[in-house]
Amino acid sequence: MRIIQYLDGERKVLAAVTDDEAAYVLPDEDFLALLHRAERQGITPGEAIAKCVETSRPVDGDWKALRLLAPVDAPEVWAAGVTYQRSREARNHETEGKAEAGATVYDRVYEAARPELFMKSTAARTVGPGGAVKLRGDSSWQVPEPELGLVLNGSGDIVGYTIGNDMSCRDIEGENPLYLPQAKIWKQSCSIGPAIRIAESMADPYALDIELRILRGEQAAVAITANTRLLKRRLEELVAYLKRDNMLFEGTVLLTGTCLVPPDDFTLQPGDVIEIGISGIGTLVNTVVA
Ligand code: DO4
Ligand code: MG
Repeated sequence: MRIIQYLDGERKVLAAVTDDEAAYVLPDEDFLALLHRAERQGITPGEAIAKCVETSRPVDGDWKALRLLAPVDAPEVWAAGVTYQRSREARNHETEGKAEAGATVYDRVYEAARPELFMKSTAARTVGPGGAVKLRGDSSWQVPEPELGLVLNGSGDIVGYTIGNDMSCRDIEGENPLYLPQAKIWKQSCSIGPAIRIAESMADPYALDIELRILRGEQAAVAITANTRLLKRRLEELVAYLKRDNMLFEGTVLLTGTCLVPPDDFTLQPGDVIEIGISGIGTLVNTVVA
C-alpha cells in the first residue's frame, strides 16, 4: 500500500494507491494525520487505509496523471553519505590531485562505525514529483543522486519509504570536503516522491532495484541501475545515529545514500528530465532548470 498527495483545484488530497494501481481518497489531512488516526484507533496504518478503501470508489483515471505533491511535507530532509562502494569511488575520483596520499576521508567514513550524516534540505527547499530541481550557478559538474528515503515519525521509527534526489555539485565537494553544505544545499536542490510505501507493506528494503534515467531531448543520456542490497549499513543504524542527542520532527525524511553516479564526464543541463525509479515505490520525475 502506498500513499500519495495531490492537488484537486486548490485542495490538498491524501490518497492510498493499492497494488493494482487504483487510488482511493483518504479522509486524513496528510500522511501524519493518517498515522495519528491509526494510533488513536489502535490499528496499523495499513488497517486504517484498508477500512477506507473497502467503502469508497477509486479516483477516475491514472493516479500518475494527478497533480502530485511531495507525499509528506517533510520539515527536514537529512542524508547519509558514502554508504555504497560506488559513492566512495566517485568521491575519491572527484578529489583526485587534491586529497593527501593514503586513505581519503571517503575511504575512512565508508569503513568507520559512525556514518556520514548531513542536513540536506528543509520543506521550503524540497520539491515534489513533477517539480523543477535547480542547478547552482557556480558549479559546472552537477548530478542527481537517486536514494531510498526513510520516512520517520517523531520517535525515529521508519513508518514509510520514498524516493529522494540528493542533487549534488561534484566540483564543489571535490574542491574541499568542507564545502559539502554548498555542494548539497541550495534552492530546490532536493526532491522527494511520488509515493510513500507504508512500512508494513515493504517486503524487503534491502532488495530494491533503483534506476536512474536522464532524458536529454529524445535521448536517454544516462540509464543506469543498482540495488539496495549493495548498501553497506543497516537502515536502523543510520536512524540511530541521526537520533543521537538530536531532535527529530515527525515526517523527517532520511535519504540513505546513492548507489548510482552518472559517468564522470556527465553534468546536468537545463531541460534534462530526471527519472528515478525504485521498485515497489514508483518513479520520481523532475525537470532541471537553470
Ligand atoms: O560525502 C559526501 C556525500 C555523499 C552522498 O551524498 C552519498 O553518498 O549519497
Ligand atoms: Mg547523496
